[in-house]
Amino acid sequence: MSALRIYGIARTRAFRALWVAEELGLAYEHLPIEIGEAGARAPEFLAINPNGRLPFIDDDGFVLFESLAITLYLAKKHSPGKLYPASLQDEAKAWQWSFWAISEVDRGVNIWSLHAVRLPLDERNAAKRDEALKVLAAPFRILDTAVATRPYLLGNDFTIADLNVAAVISRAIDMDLKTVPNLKDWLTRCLDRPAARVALALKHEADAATSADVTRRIAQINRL
Ligand SMILES: N[C@@H](CCC(=O)N[C@@H](CS)C(=O)NCC(=O)O)C(=O)O
Repeated sequence: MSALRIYGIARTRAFRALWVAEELGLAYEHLPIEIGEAGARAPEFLAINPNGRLPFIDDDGFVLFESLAITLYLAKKHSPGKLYPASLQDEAKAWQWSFWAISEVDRGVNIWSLHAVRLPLDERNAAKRDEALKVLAAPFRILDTAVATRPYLLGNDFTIADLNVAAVISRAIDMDLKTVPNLKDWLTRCLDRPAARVALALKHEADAATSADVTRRIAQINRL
């Protein structure tokens, strides 16, 4: 049995943890549990993560929730000075972009993806979709500018800052991104990485196996 366990079906934010584990070449066990009573909110999993949300990890007895705390922790543990930045300032920039992604764009991309792609056609709410695009416009311009003159957020190398932001907005790859071409190229570059492709394959497989009922539940539980 592997020392690292990643809990959460790849359709969820567990995708972020799976991507970093692949990027780092870690041996891990993936437990693709579902959201809700049959999964993360079942007593055995609430005992590990009382939030009842996904993802969470157990790294040889060390339990951690919050997807981007997980990616930062694993990158710092296994790739200091490479995937995880070496300098104090670059580390702070990685935190900056990670907190930015969670607070500025995470919810908007989720709402857009549900109401533009994932819910059954006749249940999509065009007003919610359009409002999400409005909310995303300003932060997407900021990201577009940040990667206009360098390949990655911190410079020439792909770091955990890129992984975190690209993972949070990965579903935006299906948007019309012509007004933010640098963002589009950067996101494509990040998602084309071999590790991202492995995690994306798991996510696409999970998406395809997700029933309309579960997608409705995702929208309901998360108020999206
Ligand atoms: N900020 C948390 C959000 C976790 C979260 O909301 N996860 C969703 C799945 S992507 C979930 O478990 N929703 C079901 C629920 O809240 O019961 C993180 O980034 O890990």
